[in-house]
Amino acid sequence: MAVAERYSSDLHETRSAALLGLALGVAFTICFATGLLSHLVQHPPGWFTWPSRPAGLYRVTQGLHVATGLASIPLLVAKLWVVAPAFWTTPPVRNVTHAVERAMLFPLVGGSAFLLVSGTFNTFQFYPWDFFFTRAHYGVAWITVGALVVHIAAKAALTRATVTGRLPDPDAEAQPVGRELVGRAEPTERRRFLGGVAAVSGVVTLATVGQTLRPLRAVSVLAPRDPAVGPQGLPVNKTARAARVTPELTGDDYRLRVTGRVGRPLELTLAELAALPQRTATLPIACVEGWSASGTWRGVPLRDLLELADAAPDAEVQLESLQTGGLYRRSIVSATHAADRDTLLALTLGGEPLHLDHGYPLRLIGPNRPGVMQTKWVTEVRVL
Ligand code: HEM
Ligand SMILES: Nc1nc2c(c(=O)[nH]1)N[C@H]1C(S)=C(S)[C@@H](COP(=O)(O)O)O[C@H]1N2
Ligand SMILES: [Mo]
Repeated sequence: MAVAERYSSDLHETRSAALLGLALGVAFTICFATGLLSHLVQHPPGWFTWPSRPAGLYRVTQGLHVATGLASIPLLVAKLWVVAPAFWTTPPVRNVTHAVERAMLFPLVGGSAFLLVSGTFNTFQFYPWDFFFTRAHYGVAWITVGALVVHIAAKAALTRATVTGRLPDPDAEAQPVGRELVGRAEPTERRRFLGGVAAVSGVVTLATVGQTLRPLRAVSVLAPRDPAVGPQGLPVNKTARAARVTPELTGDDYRLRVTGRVGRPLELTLAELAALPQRTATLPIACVEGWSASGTWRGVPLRDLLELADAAPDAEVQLESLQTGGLYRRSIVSATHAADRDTLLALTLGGEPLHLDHGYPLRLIGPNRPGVMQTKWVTEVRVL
């Protein structure tokens, strides 16, 4: 058979395909669950409340999302290589079920590749697209996972036979339905191959996970971010310059206004804010892009400010930044987060006034919030 000759390696076999499939199934399940969670936290429907504790939970779930996604890249490449002959199977379509199963391979392969590539580009802040990324990544995730469910259903019996050692020899008369690969690797050859794939995956992880696991930052040579590099020892995603926040806006004319559904609207200067009782909290910035870094922040608890303005104790608020454009110039603080005493309007980081790039004169920092919701250069607290 011409196809068989082109794919001469014994590793084009069912068992390797099934084992790589299991690994990818686990990895994609983790990615989908953590990605969906990130989406819910940022766009909460009525039935969803995200707690403010544990303070570092989002840091773990989103760190896991990106680390698992990156580790999946070598797995997907290996899987595609192993199953390559099956794409050319003859006849191309045997019956309706087979046609559906094969048609699903387009969204499965295309979607997986898109998620891994677009996700990776995003963590490197390489946007050939921009705002579109999140929406595309989100939509394609659903499509891919849908196709994955069909694929898993189609291959479940084969995978089970493989794992339990009941897979017949490829030359045997009776073959389980759906078996397309006729390779037959020796156990040592397979172990070496799969071991190699696992090692590459491990190296990818070690080379990037230091962006969120600080002790590993020295070996993480491919990480887009070093969590210790930046003004005041913390990375910056959006600089004041990029956000067009100028020193004039943050000078003597700066005011924090507390508006909306309040008994007593407030307008405070920086000195007045600094004269209020302050609180210190050590909290991470946990960027959606998978990097995270902890800092020691000091400022006015948001709930104290709300109390001062005579707002309802279960108020939800919207923060507005001095930044006039861009997606992250405002954020919502849910009632749960507003009530947490460590949700601060911070004036200092590491004992010094905030660097302009970290949001001087005032930024929000709260426990268990995605980085995009830790609004910098806050100028208005609007009670909803
Ligand atoms: C290399 C692999 C991957 C990387 C680096 C990656 C990276 C990211 C990043 C940075 C975000 C945050 C987007 C934002 O809020 O701005 C995200 C969100 C998300 N990811 Fe991934 N991802 C990868 C693979 C996957 C896979 C395989 C799935 C699904 C099976 C997935 C599903 C999602 C979902 C559902 C979201 C939420 C999108 C939203 O907030 O609307 N990702 N991912
Ligand atoms: N106003 C405003 N606040 C913002 C952003 C922004 O673009 N504009 N970026 C957010 C993102 S994506 C992150 S990860 C954190 C990073 O905070 P840092 O620059 O102090 O590390 O700020 C958040 N606050
Ligand atoms: Mo971020």
